[in-house]
Amino acid sequence: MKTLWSSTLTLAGAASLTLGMGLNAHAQMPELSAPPAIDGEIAGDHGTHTIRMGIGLAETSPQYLSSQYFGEILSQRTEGRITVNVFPNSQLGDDVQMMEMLQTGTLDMSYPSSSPAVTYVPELAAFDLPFLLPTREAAVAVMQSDVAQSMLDAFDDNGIKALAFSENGYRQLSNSARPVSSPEDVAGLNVSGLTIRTMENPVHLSIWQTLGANPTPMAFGELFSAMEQGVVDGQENPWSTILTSNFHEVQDYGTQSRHVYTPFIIMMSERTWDSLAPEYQELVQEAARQSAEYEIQLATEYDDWARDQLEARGMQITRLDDEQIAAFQEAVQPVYAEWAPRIGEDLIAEIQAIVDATMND
Ligand code: KDG
Repeated sequence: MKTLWSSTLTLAGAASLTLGMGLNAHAQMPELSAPPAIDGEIAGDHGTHTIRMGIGLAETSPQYLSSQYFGEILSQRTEGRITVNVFPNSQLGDDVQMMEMLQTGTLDMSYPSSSPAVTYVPELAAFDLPFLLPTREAAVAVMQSDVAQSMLDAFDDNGIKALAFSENGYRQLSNSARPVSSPEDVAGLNVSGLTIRTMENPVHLSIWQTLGANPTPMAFGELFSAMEQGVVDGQENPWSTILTSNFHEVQDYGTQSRHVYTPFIIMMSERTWDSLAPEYQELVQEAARQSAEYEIQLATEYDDWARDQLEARGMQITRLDDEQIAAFQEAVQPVYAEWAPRIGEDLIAEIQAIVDATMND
């Protein structure tokens, strides 16, 4: 197998090298599909570029692994003229800060959740509505739809080139206070409501307020120590993030709530985009789509595996049954009443139609 991560051989990269051989080299990672083959060199010399990309998640995350693949596509297809250096673990800033850096041109690329990007493209808040996307298939269909493409296009006015949607994933609740199997457990009967860190997004705030928690928006990079120090009781993120960010070290309880499906968005500073020759712009766009597809595949492979790993490492996980999920759905109805008119009933109906089509297939 060709060395795919030769440019930046990291811990995760080293683990990835063994994947083609069917080995599970690192306890933080399941057996993952090898990245798709890369072919087709771009003829001619269109300049040399070093692209700095900042992400929030760790080196073992699908986000990091697929970003490395993105870099590898660009490097191989330009015969080394484009290099992508990926900086994980919020080293360069959080999602909000990094999007601002894209606007000013002080950072080339970032890969935030769609949720904090609602300040640029308010329609993205549709993705934050609870239980809107019941299956991954439906979520992917929506992310690949024209509706979603127009959300990406709407970044153009903000100095950001939004290249592709991929999967952050189904968010699950974790906390250090108590097992949660109902909205009442979130609110607490004779105890106070859980203090939950949320992303910087008003719909998420509304969800947790409605459930009787005390939500606190906070940057992802500050979350581990906030939980460790007891500043917040809990948080919500996909199982893969909970595992790869070691949240289980400070969170005893998990709830398979799947309350929101969050997309990621691969973004480039418009200044960087404008500095690329048209041949390279086309390549960057194509590589972003390919790496997004690979990311969704890795995230899918990670999801249940990560939950089982967390359980094996001592996290007590409550898997909600249909009735229990229905109780949460019922409890968050006021969020729809408040937000659907603001986000746009038509937009939500369009998304719902895409979801329904996948369910009827
Ligand atoms: O790189 C992405 C992360 O910064 C962030 O978006 C992860 O879902 C996330 C969160 O909860 O902040």
